[in-house]
Amino acid sequence: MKVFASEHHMQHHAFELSRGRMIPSVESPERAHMIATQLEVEGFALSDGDCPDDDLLHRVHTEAYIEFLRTAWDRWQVEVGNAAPAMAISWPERSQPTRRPKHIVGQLGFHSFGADCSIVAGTWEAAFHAAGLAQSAADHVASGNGPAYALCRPPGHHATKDQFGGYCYINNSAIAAQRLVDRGHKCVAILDVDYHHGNGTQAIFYERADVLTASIHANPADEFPWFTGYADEEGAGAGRGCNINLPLPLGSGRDAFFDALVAALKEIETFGATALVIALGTDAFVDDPLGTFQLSTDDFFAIGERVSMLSLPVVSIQEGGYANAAIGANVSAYLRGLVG
Ligand code: Q9C
Ligand code: ZN
Repeated sequence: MKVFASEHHMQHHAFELSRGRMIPSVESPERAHMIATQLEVEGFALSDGDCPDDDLLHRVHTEAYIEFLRTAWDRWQVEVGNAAPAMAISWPERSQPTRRPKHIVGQLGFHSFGADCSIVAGTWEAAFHAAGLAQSAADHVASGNGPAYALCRPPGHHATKDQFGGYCYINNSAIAAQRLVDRGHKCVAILDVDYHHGNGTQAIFYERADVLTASIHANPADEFPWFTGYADEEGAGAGRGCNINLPLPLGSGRDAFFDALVAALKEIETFGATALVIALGTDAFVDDPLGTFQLSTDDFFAIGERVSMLSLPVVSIQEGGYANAAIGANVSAYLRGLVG
């Protein structure tokens, strides 16, 4: 198992609006630190990644959005003159066509879908290098060198082609899948086991037949990201039938989760995927502060084992997981289950 990680993530420590109050984000630098420390203790070697290619970033996201992310903090300083986190307060209404504004405050609303995350001084540096880890992990796997894991922070699966939200800015799992396609895989699957629906990944590939997206998550009627993640969202156009959602009730335990996992893996086999990206959130863990599912550390080992049964080249990308005391053990259990 090749592990890609970098220190650049430490520059990103954002704030979030939580229950009406601004708090330091639950998505903290400590998360990645705890994972890296645990993996090193267990003997995994950590490698830095390359910088992501511009054309790869632009195949997943719009050029305007990438340029916005790159410059938003500096523009916020100049145009708003504020050292506080850059965050939207207005979003486009949905009942009529809307346009992209010029002002940074308006663009923050145009390019986000929530106030659960913000842009701070190091956000671009962290997100850019996280995408680079995903690209490097995909390159490693595409070259036939065995499985790879990218310790991406910030996470990515909520980010759409031109909007950030849910702690996500650049969609690292989509970057990995697109890289596998660009390196010759005609059929790639993304299986998202994060507690939350991978809405951004779904949106990016919704009309594409070359990337199957599958997500196991809490029912969006009761949980973030609230507006998508239902079982009848099957993809559209050429991508019809290439999106699978397996929403589960709040409080679901291992039996429900593994029934969904087995069903998703079967669909991935039927699809004929030649490579697999696992969007590895560990927030389905029983003690996760943002989740309600009941998975144990051993269950993450079993997820890895189950995934390995497909005998596909696998790129694993870190997504959520907020039980900092257990996050290292949960990730390493999954990786050990995967390699057998
Ligand atoms: N104050 C991922 O797991 N809502 N994102 C949090 C708590 C947003 C989760 C509310 C949850 C986003 C990658
Ligand atoms: Zn999550």
